This record gives sequence, C-alpha cells and structure tokens, in this order.
Amino acid sequence: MYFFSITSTPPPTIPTTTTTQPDNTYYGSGTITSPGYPSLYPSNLNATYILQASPGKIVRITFNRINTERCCDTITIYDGAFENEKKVITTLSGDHSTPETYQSNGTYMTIRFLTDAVLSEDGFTADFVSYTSKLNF
Ligand SMILES: [Ca+2]
Repeated sequence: MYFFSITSTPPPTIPTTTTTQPDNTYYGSGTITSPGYPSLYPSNLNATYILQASPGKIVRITFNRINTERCCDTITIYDGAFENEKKVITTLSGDHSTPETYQSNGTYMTIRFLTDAVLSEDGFTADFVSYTSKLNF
C-alpha cells in the first residue's frame, strides 16, 4: 500500500509588514492582514497600516477574522492618518467569530497591530473600501 505525500506549498509571503518596516499606506480598497496570516503572527510586532479612501470618501473596514492573544496582542483602530490616542475608534483582541465593521469620519483610518513577546495566534484579515457616506449600522 502506497502513501502519497502531498507537498503543500505555503502561500507566498506578501511583505506588507515586518517588525521593522515603516508605516504602510493603502489606497482606495484592498485587504490587509496580520503578517504571515493565516500563520502565526510575529511577537514584538508594531505594525501600522494607514488606509486612505478615494477623494471625498471615507474608509470602511470589515474584519472578517480576528484571533489574537486577548490580553496582550491588540489591534487599535484610529480615526485619521495618525496614531492619536484621542481618536481611538476601538481596540480589538481575542477570538472574534463574526465579522466586524468600522468606519472613519474622514479620508483616513490608521490601524496598529501591537504584539508582546510571547504567544501568537493567526491574527486578522480585513477588507476595506472607500465608502461614500457615513451610515449607522
Ligand atoms: Ca502575544
């Protein structure tokens, strides 16, 4: 009896962020993920994603998956182009089983993913779009 060994090719690593990479700006619409997603994200990470909507629009982002170490690995969403503690929309961590949507008030949204020295999960994946208006949902 033969056993076939199936070689699985890992998905290409998209160098969107590293532990030392400077801020990244993303325009219009797209997908952002934690580094290495869906593999474990690195420890000691401080990754920033700046999302810029099309002119005259706002950023609307949906986190389709969030799974981080609840205590210590956090995703903070800021309204605007900077990490301004006064403009925190929300801070997320832990295991979220349902998608969550957030939006900016203006053209920019900033997301920071901060991890501590130990224990990682698979992280997050989120889709963002340029959105025409602010809606309650
Ligand atoms: Ca951790």
